[in-house]
Amino acid sequence: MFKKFCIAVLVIFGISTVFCAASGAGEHGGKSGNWEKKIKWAKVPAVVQAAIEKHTVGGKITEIVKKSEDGKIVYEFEVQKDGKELDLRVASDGTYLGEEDAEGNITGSEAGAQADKTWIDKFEVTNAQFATFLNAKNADRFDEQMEIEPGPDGTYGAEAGRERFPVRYVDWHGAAGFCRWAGKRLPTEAEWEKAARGTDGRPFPWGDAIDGSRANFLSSGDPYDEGTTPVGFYDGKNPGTQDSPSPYGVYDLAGNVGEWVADWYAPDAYQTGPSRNPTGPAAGQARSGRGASWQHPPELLRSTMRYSGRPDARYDYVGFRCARDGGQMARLFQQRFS
Ligand SMILES: [Ca+2]
Ligand SMILES: [Ca+2]
Repeated sequence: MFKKFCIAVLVIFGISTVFCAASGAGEHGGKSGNWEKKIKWAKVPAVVQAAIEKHTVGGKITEIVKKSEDGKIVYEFEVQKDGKELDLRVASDGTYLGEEDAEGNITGSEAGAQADKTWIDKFEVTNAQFATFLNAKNADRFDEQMEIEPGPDGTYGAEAGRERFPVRYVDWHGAAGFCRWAGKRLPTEAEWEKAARGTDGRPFPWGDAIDGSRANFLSSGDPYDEGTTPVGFYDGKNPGTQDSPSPYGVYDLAGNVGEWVADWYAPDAYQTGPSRNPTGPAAGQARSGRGASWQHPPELLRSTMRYSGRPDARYDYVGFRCARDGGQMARLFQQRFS
């Protein structure tokens, strides 16, 4: 039932079909003593109803299954929205457990809410900032499609008018190198997810629903369609926008550019890794990405969605932001470069 989702993942970060199909090692619900049965909405506890109403975002629930997994009760909701099918999971105490893909892997989880305090950039890294890095490192710009050009003296600068737009066409190595140079590092997936979700499991960084006043997605109606918006555009001051930070004051986690994070990607990372401060598998073929982009429909911008891409791949819809240890999530983060 999640073939479509799987394909969406492929499209977003260009990962191979083989990789996706080979990921199905999950033994979800297969242990003895577990059970499941279809139930009606009226039989769902109020706390679970409240959680699922937040996450269906206007979708239509077509099936509810109550099941036991390792002695815990989990409610699974099949939801139709905009011609797509979602499979959302909520624990009996109302904890949102993420989504399940075709192979039984959970695509997001509460693990993100258990990352310890971290500083994370308030904005995606911009073209101007990345040009400063390239000059400092005497580095190549990686890709001529970047909105960064060499000037008469040979040093790089952002294309005129594109200074505050997020850098893209940067591969994972370039993103990690920038953060290192800036005295920071890429955020882990769990840190990114916590920065987006806060501790209340909200589906989008600013709350429960998405529209074109909140984030840059496909055909979202921003003045820059179809392309990126300047970082921090959705601040309530620009016409047609509402101020849309995450609970920690972070902007554009959902949409604009998708964002590389530190972890190697594994479909089952949230099931097999530690529940506190997970850093992903020790090795892999692809790196994780989060947040979707200006090229993707709004439902793919939910904070639990996970993507992956080859570390040497560059995309016109993927950039990054940095993080560093200690302190609080983002709220007063000072960019090292303005
Ligand atoms: Ca848009
Ligand atoms: Ca983003």
